[in-house]
Amino acid sequence: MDLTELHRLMLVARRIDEEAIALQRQGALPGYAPTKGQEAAQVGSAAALEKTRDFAFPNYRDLGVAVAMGVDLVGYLATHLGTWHGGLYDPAASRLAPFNAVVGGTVTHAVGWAMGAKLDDTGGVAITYFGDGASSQGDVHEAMNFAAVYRLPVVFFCQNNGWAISVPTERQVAGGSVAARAAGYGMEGVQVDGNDVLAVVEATREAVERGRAGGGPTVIEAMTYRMGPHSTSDDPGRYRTLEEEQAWAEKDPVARAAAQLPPEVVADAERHAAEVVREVREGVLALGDRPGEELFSFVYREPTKALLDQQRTWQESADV
Ligand SMILES: Cc1ncc(C[n+]2csc(CCOP(=O)(O)OP(=O)(O)O)c2C)c(N)n1
Ligand SMILES: [Mg+2]
Repeated sequence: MDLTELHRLMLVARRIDEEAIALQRQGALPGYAPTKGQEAAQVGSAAALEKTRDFAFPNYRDLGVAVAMGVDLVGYLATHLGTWHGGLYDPAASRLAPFNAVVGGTVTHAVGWAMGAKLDDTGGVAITYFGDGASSQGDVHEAMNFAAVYRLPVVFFCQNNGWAISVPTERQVAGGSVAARAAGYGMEGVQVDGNDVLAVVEATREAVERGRAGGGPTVIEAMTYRMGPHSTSDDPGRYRTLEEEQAWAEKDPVARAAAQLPPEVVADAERHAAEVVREVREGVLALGDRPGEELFSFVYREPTKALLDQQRTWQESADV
């Protein structure tokens, strides 16, 4: 994938992100976690995957991953709409797990998947997306240790965006960096400029190839910045300075890629993104409510007695 294509995908992510915030402000989406500033990290890393064999495990802020994986964006945003648990798209076919709102939750899932891929010898590699804050969760340490001991094909892709809500990275990470921790587990660890899309593609490709060749897991720490609020209910002005925000605005990854492309290529990408936004907006607004029974349908393959009891109680008490 060349810079023109990568920029095109990043721009779609940027414009859909803006649209999702607008939809939240208009009351259509109950809440949303803006991704602005992290497009290069997300698009660049997902672009390095093989869409037939690999599998991505995103968190709540990874719209750019969904865009680069080619997932139906109306289906993806259905999860933010809160009417459908895992989004109205097929995770198995799309190679993109439903996004996870549990901090660090993507990491254990990816390691479990990678263990399966190794046992089945599929040649597939898992990539797990998590934040600087998530990197201090106990589950993440256990998952990294397990993956390193079993030399699993997994890429631990940490987007260090400077903040875990209002807590700065230095209060989550001692010892310099998330990447530096990799040595203690016995795996490769690299830090990359997360706002340089080509550098991210390169670092991820190398890590994916290592995993595929049996070389075990890699930690990639993509240094980036959350340019917007943590979520649509957050006000970053309460915990960080305008100077800091302005300094990072200069490093905007989408503008940086655009500056290396001819103006007509950028204009064409803008037209394309505007068209995608129009379609996605219409699609999201046309999504109706889901049947209430779906709360129970997808919990287990065979429902447990406790679940059936709950369903009965719900049916008796709800006006359904
Ligand atoms: C297990 C768990 N604990 C706490 C939360 C509340 N929470 C949501 S996001 C967040 C901060 C995560 O920061 P980071 O991992 O850096 O990711 P970022 O939001 O910056 O992308 C917290 C504490 C949660 N969702 N899950
Ligand atoms: Mg963070």
